Amino acid sequence: GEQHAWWQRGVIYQIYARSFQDSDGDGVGDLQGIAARLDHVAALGVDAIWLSPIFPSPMADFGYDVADYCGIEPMFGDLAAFDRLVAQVHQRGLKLLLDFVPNHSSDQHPWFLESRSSRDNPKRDWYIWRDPAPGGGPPNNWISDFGGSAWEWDAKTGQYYLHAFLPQQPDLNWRNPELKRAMLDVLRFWLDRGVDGFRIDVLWHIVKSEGLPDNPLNPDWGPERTERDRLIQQHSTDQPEAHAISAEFRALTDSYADRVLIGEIFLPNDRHARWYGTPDAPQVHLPFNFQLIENAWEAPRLRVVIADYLASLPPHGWPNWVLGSHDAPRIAGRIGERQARVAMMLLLTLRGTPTLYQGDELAIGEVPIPPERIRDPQHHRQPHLDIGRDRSRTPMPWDGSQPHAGFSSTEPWLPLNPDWPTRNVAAQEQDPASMLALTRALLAMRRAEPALAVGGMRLLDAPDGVLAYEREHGERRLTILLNLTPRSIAAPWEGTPLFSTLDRAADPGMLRPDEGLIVA
Ligand code: TEU
Repeated sequence: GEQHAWWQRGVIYQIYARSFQDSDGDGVGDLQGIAARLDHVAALGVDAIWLSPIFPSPMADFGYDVADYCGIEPMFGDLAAFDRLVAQVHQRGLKLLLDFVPNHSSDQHPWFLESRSSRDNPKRDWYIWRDPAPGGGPPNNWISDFGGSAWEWDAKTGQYYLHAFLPQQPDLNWRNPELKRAMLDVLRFWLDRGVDGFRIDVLWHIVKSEGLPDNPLNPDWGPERTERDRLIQQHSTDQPEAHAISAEFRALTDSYADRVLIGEIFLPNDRHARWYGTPDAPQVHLPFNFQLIENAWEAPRLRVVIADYLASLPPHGWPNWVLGSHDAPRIAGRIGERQARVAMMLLLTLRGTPTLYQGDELAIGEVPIPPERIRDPQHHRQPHLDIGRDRSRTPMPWDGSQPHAGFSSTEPWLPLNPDWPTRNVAAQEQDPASMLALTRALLAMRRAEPALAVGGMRLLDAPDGVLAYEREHGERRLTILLNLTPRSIAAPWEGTPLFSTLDRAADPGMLRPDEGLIVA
């Protein structure tokens, strides 16, 4: 018979630890809180949890600035709590993936403290230090992803260090063999503790061109774009040596059974597909595909995006889809609550592994953050762009109880969604028409229908405004019809309606406004 790995059949659920469940009353989520809410994860019907960083961190970038790769941030718990969580997750037949952050550490990591202590410190070369340019100023023109120069001056040792993100996130030097060895040991440390794999942060960033040449100017840049986009990141990302290292990550991971590697990769299709590696030298199992987030919510656009992406995959490359994350605006805020139901049907019926972001199963929308409560450093560095990420990082509303929706006994680190008294897990559990009920039902259907989990996929021609495709497995053929508009659209299909995103009886000949339909 046909064999598929768990990460091909399965669905991944992202937990942003700070905002899932607080158990100790400090307003920030923690590991014991996650353990207490595993019923919710199991009842959803997902297969794996990807946990955003939980390592010791000064939290300049909320955990993406790691000060100890082999520890647990005290705010979140300790190694004993982590081991308990792994055991509880496994007891429920779920997998647990950690976030591995190899491009940069915290500036408070002991490695960096050593590195910056003197030019001849043995760890100097674990980071990327350079003299000023001949005329003074930064060594090259590189721009931080969060705005401003990617170089920070260190007066004590008279050199600059590179930081692709915040100055508190110095880039590690993956050309240094000792650094590489230390980081591979980090992967072993967690794999030995039973972790089922990793999501690797900004994997395409980890090696820079030898000699660090200037990046070319981007001819398409305009002031509405981020400062980073002024330059094409030709020399600062996507280097052949990073592919080689990613193959090493994979070889190490494959020495353990049944593990998975996911790479965070933002690149055009042809270069994105190379991160699968080759059958002889595989790299990541799933290079995250963010195109549902990045493209306009319009049927013709999505049709092209989906077709091009699937066509770009190498024969051994398994597709995947992401609809939300702690970095992206909430889907229900972007396209509205009714279309968010259609989007959930799309995510869970496309060919490939879906990643679902916490809170999207409740259709949490745009959450306004009062200016004085904004925490995201990306916003603080480029406030005029309105790209703050706090809006998708607000706490999970568990129930209608005062004062903080069951998330915490104290004021949470970010505000709750204002509609939490009605939009919460407990309320939606009681409501068969809720987004939560829809999400659970779609996940159950995906589990029951091999055509959805692993079947073939064919895009169909469809009337304007409709995205249509077929999923097929053996004799079973399902047609998915998604009306991406608020209008009724006559649709030339027959068959038995199995599932609608609306609650009333469906008719495959006429799609109602904002309706998604599965027809057998
Ligand atoms: O994000 C990488 C990344 O590409 C971001 O710069 C993204 O473009 C931006 O957040 C979109 O608004 C990863 C993590 O997911 C993010 O949370 C971290 O801040 C970043 O890496 C640095 O570690």
